Amino acid sequence: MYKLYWAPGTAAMAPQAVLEEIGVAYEPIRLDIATREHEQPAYKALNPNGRIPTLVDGDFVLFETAAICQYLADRHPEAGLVPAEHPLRGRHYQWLTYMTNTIQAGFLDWFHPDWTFADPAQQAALKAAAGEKLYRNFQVLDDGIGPKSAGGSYMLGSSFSLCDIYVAMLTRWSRFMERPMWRWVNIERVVGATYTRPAFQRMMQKQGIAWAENWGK
Ligand SMILES: N[C@@H](CCC(=O)N[C@@H](CS)C(=O)NCC(=O)O)C(=O)O
Repeated sequence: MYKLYWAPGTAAMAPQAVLEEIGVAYEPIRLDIATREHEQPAYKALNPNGRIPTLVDGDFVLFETAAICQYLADRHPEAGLVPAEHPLRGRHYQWLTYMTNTIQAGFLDWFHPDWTFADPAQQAALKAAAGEKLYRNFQVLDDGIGPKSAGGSYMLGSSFSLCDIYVAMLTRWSRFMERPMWRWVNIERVVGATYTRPAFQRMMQKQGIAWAENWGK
């Protein structure tokens, strides 16, 4: 059985929603961020970065959120969470990579400028720059998704994929920003179709979290 190391509202949202979409049994193992459990040797033996989430599949241990999501989708192709054929599969790779190494990385700077700088003035400058860069990234994503007439309800068109789960997770994180991601209409459409799915709702219920209270505002 899979084991997923998680904490509420973190990047563990995406793999847990993927597991719920697949419908496979898994054991969620909660980490206590307040006591820095993810920085303890026992967890760092699994994930040397001390970051959340980590997936354990038998003897195989995997970290990095996007890799975990992709691995699960590959292990369960019947769930259809990744397009089977190119060029759509290539488009999936493009957006998943963009979301994890550009947007998610930007969020880490925005939420945690203290991970880069000790000086409060430098932290404020990094947070401001990260926020402006994120807005430009949201625009690129929104333009890439395009209007509904170009393809359907989801990021890759009419078929749901794990990219939709990923963008919904990022969008929930953006609720603290002055311009949350739903201000971009194509992102809002895709995320609205995703966070209401039963699997995403089950993930939130199991994590004890709610959707963004300021959604749509
Ligand atoms: N690139 C990593 C980043 C993971 C990451 O930074 N997770 C955050 C939670 S969203 C974390 O572990 N935070 C620990 C902390 O806040 O101390 C991934 O995608 O798995």
